Amino acid sequence: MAPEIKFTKLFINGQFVDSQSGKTFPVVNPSTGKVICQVSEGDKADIDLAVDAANEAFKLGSTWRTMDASARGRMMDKLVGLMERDLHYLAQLETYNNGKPLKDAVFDIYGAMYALKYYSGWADKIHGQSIPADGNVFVVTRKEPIGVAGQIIPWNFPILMLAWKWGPALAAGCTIVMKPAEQTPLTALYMAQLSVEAGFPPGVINVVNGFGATAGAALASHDRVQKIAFTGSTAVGKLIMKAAAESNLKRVSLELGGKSPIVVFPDVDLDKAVQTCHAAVFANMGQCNTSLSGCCAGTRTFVHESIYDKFVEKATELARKRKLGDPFGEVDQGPQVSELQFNRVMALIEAGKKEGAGLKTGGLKHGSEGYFIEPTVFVDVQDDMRIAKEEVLLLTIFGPVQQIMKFSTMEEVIKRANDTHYGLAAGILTNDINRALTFSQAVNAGTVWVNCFLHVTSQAPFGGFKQSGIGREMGEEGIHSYVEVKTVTISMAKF
Ligand code: TXE
Repeated sequence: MAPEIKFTKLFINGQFVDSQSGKTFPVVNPSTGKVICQVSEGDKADIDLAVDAANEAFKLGSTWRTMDASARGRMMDKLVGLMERDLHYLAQLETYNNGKPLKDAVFDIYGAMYALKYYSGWADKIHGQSIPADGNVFVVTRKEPIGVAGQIIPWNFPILMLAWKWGPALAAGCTIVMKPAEQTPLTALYMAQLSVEAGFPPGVINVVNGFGATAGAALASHDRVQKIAFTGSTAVGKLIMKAAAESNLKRVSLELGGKSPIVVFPDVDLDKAVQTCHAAVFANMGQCNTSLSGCCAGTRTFVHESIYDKFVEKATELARKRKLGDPFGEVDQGPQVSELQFNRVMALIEAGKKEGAGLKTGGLKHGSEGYFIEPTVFVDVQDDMRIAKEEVLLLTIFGPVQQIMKFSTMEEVIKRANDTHYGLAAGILTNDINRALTFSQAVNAGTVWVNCFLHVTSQAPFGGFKQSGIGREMGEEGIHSYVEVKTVTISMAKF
């Protein structure tokens, strides 16, 4: 069942190499708590080497810089083809390392392929304008690759986050130094090998495993990195921005935590609404950028008072039915990604119990090994409880915990939905178009879903208001943070 682990070193300048220090660290299977393998541990010295390689690959006249943009796109397509060839292996690797059910891992790999495919089409369509500027001049703008892009990603969607970052960077013609999350480096290392097979020149893509405070911080503060893209916690997002400002003022894009509301009005099909809210919270073990339980996860489920009791009953029933277990089996839910995340979620569940939220189901560890948490439903949650608005360390629950709150009016629910430092996503379930439009306009969120949730595609921008982030990934917007705009003004003869 366990896939063979083929790559464990750092990938720098087209080669797998040991770290300069020779250090390694363990990668753990969250289903058992046992070590899968040791991987090389990169730190500042290795980041320096990777950044050198990425700058060399980006140099004027290099193979990468002189390649036709369309050829870059075809190379990306080739990478997608190789992912399709190895889909089964990649999915197994993702499940083994991250703990997500195999069918979800397959879904993620497809998502990653679609993102890379989408951006491969952009490679030769990133162009400027010709501008009727004042004076006797001919003015054009060029959109040029920004240079070396540092990319730091989390563990909740390892390969998908990689594709969201590689896609626009490669399409724009940047070179990359990526630091995967220390918990989940394995699919990134395999993707590095596929990039060799696809023909990317050495140095265009580099992957340095390591920890945030060492390798991650070195990348964020590096003087020869021109842009840093980060997905992770709001607290670390702030550190990244500070490091960027204090080093070379590199460009920053951040996709951070959330505390997304989903609002249910009584004019909808109740069973469907319960199902949508359930998926919104529990998808990916509650570890979604968009879900109600963390970033975009729908952590705060607001249900209209007239259907509240019925909704709670059905939501509890659905959570109880959720099948937990070995993610390689036919299950809905695997373990949390790590012992640390497990402990964080359990601590917040305990806080919910203590503060008097009603525990309808779950709330306990599941099984004797690994980091499984029972699907948990809290009711009568008040807005000021820690589980509803955890802002200590700017962490959100990020686990399989649904919190169902009651509301009476649109005005009230908008106020409560917006009463958070975050603004990644929000949802409304209603058949009344006026309600949907009012909510969509009033809520402070980068994405608003009407009668659906967690519907994220390659074509549409994704990112947050307020402390949920800066900039947008995906869609055309996603390209903007990987290019600089150059204005070229040419004096013309009077004619
Ligand atoms: O995140 P970290 P953690 C949220 C979620 C979760 C919480 C903590 O609420 O409970 O964050 O998760 C790297 N300089 N999200 O502790 O620490 C780190 O190595 C540079 C939301 O895992 O932010 C990893 O690669 N880099 C979320 C990445 O940052 C640093 C996804 C994320 O880790 C660093 C994950 C530093 N000083 C967590 N410190 C989302 N938006 O999807 C750490 N890192």
